[in-house]
Amino acid sequence: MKTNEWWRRAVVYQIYPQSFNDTNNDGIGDLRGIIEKLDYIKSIGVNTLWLTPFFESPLIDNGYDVSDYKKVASDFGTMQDMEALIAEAHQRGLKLIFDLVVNHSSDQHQWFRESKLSRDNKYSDYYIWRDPKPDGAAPSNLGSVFGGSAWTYVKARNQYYLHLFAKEQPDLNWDSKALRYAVYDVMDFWLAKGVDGFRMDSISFLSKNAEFEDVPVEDNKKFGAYYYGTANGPHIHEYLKEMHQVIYSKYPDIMLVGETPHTSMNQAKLYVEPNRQELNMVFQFEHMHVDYGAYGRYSDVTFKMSDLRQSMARWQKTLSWNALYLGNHDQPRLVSRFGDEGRYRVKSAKMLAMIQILQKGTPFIYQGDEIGMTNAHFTALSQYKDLEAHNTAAFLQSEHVSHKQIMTFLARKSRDNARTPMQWEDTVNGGFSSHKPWIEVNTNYAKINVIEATSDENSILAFYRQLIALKLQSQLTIDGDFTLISANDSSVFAYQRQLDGQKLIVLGSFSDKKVRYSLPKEIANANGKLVLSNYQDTPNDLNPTLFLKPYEGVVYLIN
Ligand code: ISL
Ligand code: CA
Repeated sequence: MKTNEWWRRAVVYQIYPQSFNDTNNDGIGDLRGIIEKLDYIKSIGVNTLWLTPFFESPLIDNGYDVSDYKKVASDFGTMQDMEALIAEAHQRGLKLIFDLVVNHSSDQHQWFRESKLSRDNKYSDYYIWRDPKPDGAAPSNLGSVFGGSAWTYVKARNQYYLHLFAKEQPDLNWDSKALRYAVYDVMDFWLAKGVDGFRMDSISFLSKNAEFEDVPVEDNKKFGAYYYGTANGPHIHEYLKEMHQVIYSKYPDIMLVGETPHTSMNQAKLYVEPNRQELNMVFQFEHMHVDYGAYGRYSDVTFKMSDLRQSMARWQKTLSWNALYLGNHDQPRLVSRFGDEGRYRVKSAKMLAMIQILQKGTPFIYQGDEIGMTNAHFTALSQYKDLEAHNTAAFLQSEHVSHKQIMTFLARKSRDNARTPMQWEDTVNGGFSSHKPWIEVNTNYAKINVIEATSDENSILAFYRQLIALKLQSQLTIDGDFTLISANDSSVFAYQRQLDGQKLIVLGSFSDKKVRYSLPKEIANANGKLVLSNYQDTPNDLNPTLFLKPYEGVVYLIN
């Protein structure tokens, strides 16, 4: 059955519930808190929400360790709250997608509690168990994403189980048909409640090579790199097609976006090309690797704009549809990473949003980016809550990296940078909660908050509203072809969108100085009119040579 493909017109706002809005003042954001802010969210102009996990969980990895897929964690509220949230969102014309974390569950899930008891119970093969090596060692040298071995021993079975993430997140065994259908049942449970789709966590890891031989060690780590033999494994597309068939036969109109770490562009095509009937789009990671260093992600490397541009343009050219993102709950704040969080915070946040949102694909806006929230600037290890931050610090220390250097790496790249509470107003804890929040509020909340942004007609928020309206206004910005205008300029990211006779010209300067930029002839002589700029005095007519001010972003329409 052909769907109406509403996801091509979706602009998604990502909510990280524990850091969004706390209504019962226990320091943890909750579902009621989201309901309270739906009118605000709607006012940004987005039309879809993505909620990261709120399911029952021991919260070892902030909810990405689910112990019951059909229950709401009591920290976040009740099933009634969730039903109210779905109804209230729909009433405002907002669609809703949930995180589906089914590469692994929590070790507290009933499936795992049974699975670890013996080799011959109903859940025995719901997880990935392997015998020790003859000397009792782990089956292979595979490491986990968060550090350490990817294998943990369980005496009752005299076997190791696989966990690509924390040891409290055992990997589910997708080679078991019973497990796969148990997952489809979870999807059905939420879709029947009216949910409009899923963001499928770590989906590129679902199918593994069964042999688990030793793999290469990379990034100066001690264990084998977690993506060898685990990413894009032998049956991944077979399983996703099966899932698609089962689910779409009942719910033909949903949106599925997969998170695909360690997936090349050609592999990504296999997930999203429409005739393959798997997913609508994927979150790929190539452009998130532009500032990796000797230890991988945790580094103090500054990205080169040309790398970011080259990567994004490649994917624009090759995939028919992309999920567009520059930040989320796993990444530092985009203005701190790709812009200038100091003097040009407002200008650069607007320019980055423009470059991101006007590309071809579905834009994802992470909570707080619409007001230009910045990195956390934590200075003590104890301020970090993410297990990855602590494991990384311990690992780097064992490598004799200095404490100062470790703190610099974390300050630049920790996931907690994006997880500080949403800054609503200039009151205690930024209006997030009157109780001490589970993670510290950024000290800049007096200056950067929603009330402040709402009262300023030149705010980043006001700009997002204009930008999203522009994105949704015409066929050109949805379906127009993407072409890079120049691939050589060192500070200007310039592209065009084209449909029928129309062209949209998008230019963003990544420089804090004034730059001169000359357009190629075929555009230079066209009659372009300004439709959006982050400066007041940008010329209304498109000139063959532009003098762009620091972090200036401009959009011209050629009819
Ligand atoms: O952020 C990363 C590591 O630094 C990524 O590799 C991340 O682990 C990967 O993108 C998978 O992320 C998702 O699954 C994780 C969870 O911790 C992340 O929050 C989630 O987005 C395990 O469920
Ligand atoms: Ca709460």
